[in-house]
Amino acid sequence: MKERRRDFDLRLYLVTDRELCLGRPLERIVRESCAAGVTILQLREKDVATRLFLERAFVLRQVALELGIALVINDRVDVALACRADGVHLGQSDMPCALARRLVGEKMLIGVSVGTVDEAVEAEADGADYLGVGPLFATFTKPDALPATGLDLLRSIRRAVRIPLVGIGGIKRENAGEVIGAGAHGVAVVSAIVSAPDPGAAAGALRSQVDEALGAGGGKSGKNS
Ligand code: TZP
Ligand code: MG
Repeated sequence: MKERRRDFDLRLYLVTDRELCLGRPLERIVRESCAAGVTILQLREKDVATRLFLERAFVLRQVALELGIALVINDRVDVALACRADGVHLGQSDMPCALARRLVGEKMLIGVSVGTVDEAVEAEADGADYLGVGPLFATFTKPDALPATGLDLLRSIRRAVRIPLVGIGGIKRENAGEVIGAGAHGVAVVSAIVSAPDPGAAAGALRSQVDEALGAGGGKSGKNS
């Protein structure tokens, strides 16, 4: 296997949703939350034309470069390649991971959303760099999400694969530590940051919970390098 990127940090993974920003500009929320502890950023745009997705991707690419943070594009390999993102995140109905890997090469990160152990094992074999596991808890953010799986799924997937995992779905400061305790390298959140009255404070609080839980986990750092 050729050399893969290992310099990504999943500890606090912000997934964007403009609709949930309570009228505030997304870019401001990104800047505030990254300054306060977000470690990786995913641009998630649903129901937008390709041209608009691209425009938004180029804007966020610039912001992410300024902030020195990795940018992952949700769903779309073509948009990720066009804006030279650090990675692409694929769901089970997006382009298959193995095919995406052939298109993006070894240097671009590929994350895959999984909801079963079989999907996790397959994604790892197909070249994924990390997995998003969930929805772990009930969420209003993704209307088509499957029912919440609970943390047992995360524990089972942790035993079945070697690549890093990030939990997603209904995660907030109160349950972030448990997600790490169940074997995740980090937590992925939408509403807990973008809909928070103070996104920076929310990100800081989440990050503290994650760091504390990682520290308690006997040296797992959340980073992959
Ligand atoms: N994938 C599984 S659950 C989810 C996504 C994108 C939404 C998570 O949003 P929130 O607001 O953090 O529950
Ligand atoms: Mg998708």
